[in-house]
Amino acid sequence: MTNDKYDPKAIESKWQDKWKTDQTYRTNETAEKPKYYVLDMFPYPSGEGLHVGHPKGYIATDVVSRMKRMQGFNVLHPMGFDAFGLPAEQYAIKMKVNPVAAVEKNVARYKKQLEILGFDYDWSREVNTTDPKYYKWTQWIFLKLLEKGLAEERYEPINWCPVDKTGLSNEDIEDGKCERCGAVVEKRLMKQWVLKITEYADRLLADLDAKDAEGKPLLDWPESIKESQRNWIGRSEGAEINFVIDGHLSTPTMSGIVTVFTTRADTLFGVTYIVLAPEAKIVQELLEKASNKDEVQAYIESAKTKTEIDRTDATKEKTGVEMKDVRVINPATGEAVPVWVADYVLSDYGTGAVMAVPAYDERDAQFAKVYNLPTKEIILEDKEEIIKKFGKKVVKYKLREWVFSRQRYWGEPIPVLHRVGVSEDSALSAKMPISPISPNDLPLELPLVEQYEPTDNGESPLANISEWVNVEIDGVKYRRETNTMPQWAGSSWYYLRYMDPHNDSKLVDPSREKYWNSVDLYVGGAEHATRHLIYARFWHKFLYDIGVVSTIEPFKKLQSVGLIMASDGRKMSKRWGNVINPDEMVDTFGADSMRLYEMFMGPFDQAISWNTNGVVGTRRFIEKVWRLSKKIHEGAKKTAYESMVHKTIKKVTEDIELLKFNTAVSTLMILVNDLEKEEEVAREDFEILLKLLAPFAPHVAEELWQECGHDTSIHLESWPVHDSSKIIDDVVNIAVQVNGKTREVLTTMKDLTEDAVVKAVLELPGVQKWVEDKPIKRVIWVKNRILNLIID
Ligand code: ANZ
Repeated sequence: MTNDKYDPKAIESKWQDKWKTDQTYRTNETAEKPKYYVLDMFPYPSGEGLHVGHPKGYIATDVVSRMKRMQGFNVLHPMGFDAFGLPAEQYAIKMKVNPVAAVEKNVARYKKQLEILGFDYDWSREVNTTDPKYYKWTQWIFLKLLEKGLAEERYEPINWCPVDKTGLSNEDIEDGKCERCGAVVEKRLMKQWVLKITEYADRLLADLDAKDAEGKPLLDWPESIKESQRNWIGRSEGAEINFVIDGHLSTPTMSGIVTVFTTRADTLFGVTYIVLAPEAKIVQELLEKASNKDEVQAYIESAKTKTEIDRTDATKEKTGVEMKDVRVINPATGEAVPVWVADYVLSDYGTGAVMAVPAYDERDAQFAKVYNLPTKEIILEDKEEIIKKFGKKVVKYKLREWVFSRQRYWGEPIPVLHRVGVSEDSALSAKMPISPISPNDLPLELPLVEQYEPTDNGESPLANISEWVNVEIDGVKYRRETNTMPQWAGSSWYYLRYMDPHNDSKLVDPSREKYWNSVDLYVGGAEHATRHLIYARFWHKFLYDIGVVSTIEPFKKLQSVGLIMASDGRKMSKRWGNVINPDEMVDTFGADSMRLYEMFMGPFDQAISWNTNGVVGTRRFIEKVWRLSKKIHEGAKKTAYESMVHKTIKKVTEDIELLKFNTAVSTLMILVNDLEKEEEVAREDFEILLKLLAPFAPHVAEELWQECGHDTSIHLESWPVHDSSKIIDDVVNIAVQVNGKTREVLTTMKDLTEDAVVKAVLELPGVQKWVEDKPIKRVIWVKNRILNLIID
């Protein structure tokens, strides 16, 4: 017989060990079952370990994967570590250890923390982006991009973080600041690698709305994430219109024209001047003509010190300078209009030149006001007509090329060589052919070094290791590329490696790739909407083009996880001293109680504050289930609960499928509350309850399953299927009020008793918040409709 008391310590590690020994969750490719691939965004193993917020998504995928397995799917639910990048490097610098050692230690800690939560990961498929056997393939993808002309060295101003001492991509910047450290980003003219993601802009955009073979959306993603991607890609249809420079003929070195980009060609007749970005090439061409060359030059210099946020801040007064005695001709009116240089026009969008129409454009109007420039009201023309006559139709994107080199140590080495002595000039050498290393020589391993602090001179610390950097092949001297890849490289394709993690001759075997196809469910933080999720889609499409994958999109269904905030409502952080550690929760309440609480605490995609009392509640629920197991009676009649049990099966199954975990848990609680009232419980009903509970609380379900006399794992049992003919009535929505104010709506089975509903609603966090510990003075109950709790 089971112990009288539920004691998670006595059962949880026991089952974890048993599952490991029995390889209960080991996944093999098999044609006999349909496949289901469920994936978590893999963690970055920081030095601080996991706090209770991190596992929320992992618990959710664990619940889904366990149900799918029981439903007869061949489930792939893997886990790994994304361990290259700045945080690991900075941690290592701070702790004065090598990043290799730091990562090893942190990964071990994370694995331990994940293990005690009882996840069903197939650890035999673990990947780690810093493992040379893994990054061999990250480097291989880079070589392929290079071969196809999609990776290229450029000498251009890029975003530079003065604190992290490295170049950054646009995706690494938030409001003009380094997304990692918050430092204001500067522009630096540097030689750097870029990946031409813009060549995929149209496909990245179009496939957000692609349909599958059945006409359903190919991507079942939150609309908000699709919308952020659309905005990030920023497709803009407009026209380029040429303004001839007055009295200035074109020569072989000078174009003699200013080309502007506009989305409002219909306003061409209202143009009163032209504005150029300070960095626009055409400005240099026009400088010689300007009678105030020095003044213009001084303005260009001053613009250099400004950040992009300042330049584009709508609340700041606009600045600029006129190029005196320079005029351009409006092609529509033949009028000569003045030319200004102003930093509200950005050099890297459109053509870096704008036709100003103060009558219709707010920014132009503000500028015109400051400098007393004329405004011309006009009757708008037909856009198409204007474009036909004067313009050329063009499409522009906000998306920028992916700046792909980092001047840091802890990343994948970029596998190319530069011929020594060909050109020391950065601008020229960016145009020189480089020698990729042979794919047979991959991985190009990151050498172990003593010093891995950043240098600030635009070179990575690798540049100091002369034995590594200098290479001689057939008498020709080369220098290795010393920049490394950005943190996002390894995570742009890792989901493919789980399909075939140990293959040393292929990134993924085609048969396995076809078998696992795309990821069926991907769960992770919404903050990745425009970074990881755009990069991964880009690489996936590239891998599709070169025949490595057979699908056009990597992630079919995407779900974002709502953050768990600390009980003070702030983000959990060591800085605020408000971190709750999962190990402690497991130690005090058990993993099953914590898992149940995280699924029950609120709608999955919404942010919610942690409340340890909630774990007390789910622990009590498990204890009830434990006590129910003592009431099993072979002969007990189950007819009284037949309808209830079938309704529970239906609701729990549908809710897990729709990732509505909180309502699935409350449905289970209602069933348990009802069964609890009985003297005896039918074995059949109890076993169904255990199966429905198994995805959420795998240890206690396994223990009680064994107590029921089974010697095989409950997690390999088949999932209950409801019988509609046994369901007598439907669901109802009960408005739950506290002192007459509706605080929650409980969707539940029809005809529940007042008692059952009161019990259920008191568990709801949205009701608890209002009731707290106050006694309930009166209950107003309108069957199937309203429950009003009257408190002081
Ligand atoms: C004339 C005009 C009249 C404009 C009007 C707008 C309204 P989106 O939609 O973001 O693509 N523009 C073009 N290049 C620019 C640059 N490098 N920096 C700052 N502004 C730039 O915006 C396109 C519009 O933004 C263009 O259309 C141009 O102003 C401005 F009533 O041309 B428009």
